[in-house]
Amino acid sequence: MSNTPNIIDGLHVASLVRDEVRCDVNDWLAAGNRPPKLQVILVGANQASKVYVGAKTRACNEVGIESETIVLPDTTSEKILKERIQELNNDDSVDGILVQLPLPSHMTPLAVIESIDYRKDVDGFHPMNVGRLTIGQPCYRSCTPAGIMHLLKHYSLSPRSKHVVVVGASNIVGSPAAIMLSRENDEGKATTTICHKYTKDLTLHTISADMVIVAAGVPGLITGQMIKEGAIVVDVGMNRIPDPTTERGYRLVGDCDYDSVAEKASWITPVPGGVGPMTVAMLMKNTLLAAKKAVYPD
Ligand code: BQF
Repeated sequence: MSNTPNIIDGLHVASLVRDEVRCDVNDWLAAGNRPPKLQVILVGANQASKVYVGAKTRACNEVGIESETIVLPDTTSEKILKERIQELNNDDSVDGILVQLPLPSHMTPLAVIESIDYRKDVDGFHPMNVGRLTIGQPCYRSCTPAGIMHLLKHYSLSPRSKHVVVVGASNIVGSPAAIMLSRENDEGKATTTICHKYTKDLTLHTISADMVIVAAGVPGLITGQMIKEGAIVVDVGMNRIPDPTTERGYRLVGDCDYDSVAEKASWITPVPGGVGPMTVAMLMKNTLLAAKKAVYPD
């Protein structure tokens, strides 16, 4: 009666990806090139954002990518931010530019993202990169869905001909994940359903899914009753729940009720230590590609 799913270990696979990037960076340096450089812009002092920027900086240090973070006050105007981005666009010593999200509410994130040179857009959020992803052309790919695809490949969990239900339609995760899974290539070929807050009967879709990718930002949204026996479940949720028993005063939970989903799934990602570390590792890959001008040659 009791089921024990296989664990999709993002902590382990992310360390393999960073090892690979570190070796590639060493080769790149040995060939006489300067180190890749990632420029991070952090606007305001969102506590979670600081943690994420810290994780990215540490990963850069580990793989030999130079990183620099510009911290701007949360009162910064969009115009000033765009001017700083323009300077970085024109700076040949900068390979990748990353504006940490979320931005303060007085800014329009799309306008800011569009001001980044798409050739330096290592987050893969620029419409040029999203458009090229959609038509199957070389591009920078959003790091979280790229990390999910890498995890599936690592564990030989092919989406081909599977019914994959993506829960959450954000521009950063759900939408690009659905595009990647649907395309006719070695990592795709899935039949993909995108569910979102307007979906009438979520369970109707998830219960028939061979694979469920959850990126809704709603803790406990997916329970075991909504999952088909043997399904693969990828939990992208990253929710901070107050927990006075921990040192930080909170703990991270995903969008799945882990224990009940684990009773049904054949494979499952933990939170933390699932997709999160992959996001950062794929950013390292994208930054190396930017330094090499591998996606957009001169
Ligand atoms: C882990 C992010 C929501 C909104 C903006 C490792 C990260 C997270 C978790 C991380 C995320 C989430 C990032 C773990 C970057 C992923 O061990 O489980 C790493 O640093 N992430 C971000 O930059 O912006 C976000 C989630």
